[in-house]
Amino acid sequence: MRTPEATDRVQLVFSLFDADGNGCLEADDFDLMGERVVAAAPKADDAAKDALLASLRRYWTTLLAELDANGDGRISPEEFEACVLSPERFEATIDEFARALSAIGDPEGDGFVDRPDFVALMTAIGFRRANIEALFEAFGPVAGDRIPVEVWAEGIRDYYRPEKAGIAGDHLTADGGGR
Ligand SMILES: [Ca+2]
Ligand SMILES: [Ca+2]
Repeated sequence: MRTPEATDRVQLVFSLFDADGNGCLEADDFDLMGERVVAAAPKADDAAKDALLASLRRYWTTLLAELDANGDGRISPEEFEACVLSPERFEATIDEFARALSAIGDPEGDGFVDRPDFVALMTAIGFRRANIEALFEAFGPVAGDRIPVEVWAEGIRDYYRPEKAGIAGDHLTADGGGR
């Protein structure tokens, strides 16, 4: 089953991951996205940054292997939408990305992501401020205005689950969601 919300979420991710804005996903987009995200996490250590970059490279190679239907080495919006039809092929890749992104938001390693670190990373990816703040609130920040790393990681996994609707991640697509 695939919800309209899941389609909206996937379309938003495509528009943001097309970091150079040329209408297709290519390896360069993921390099550019990696640079942006790492630059937004100046307190993170090299291991966390390397893990994030590796997860983005895997994201790209998985897309290329699974979705490049016409074999041109790029992923079109139509090709990308097919990812919600076979989520099991992306589960491990998304899990690695979810763990790497949430971890880079916790440079102190205390198990929590502070709101400013969350906002900086999500802004670097390209989400809008109002959507980012709404998502953070939906994650239920605890004392000190922070959220558990694992709550964010699970929120990322949920975001890609085609059967999901009414989840925290749907705050990202409200009113178009992108830049
Ligand atoms: Ca592109
Ligand atoms: Ca293609």
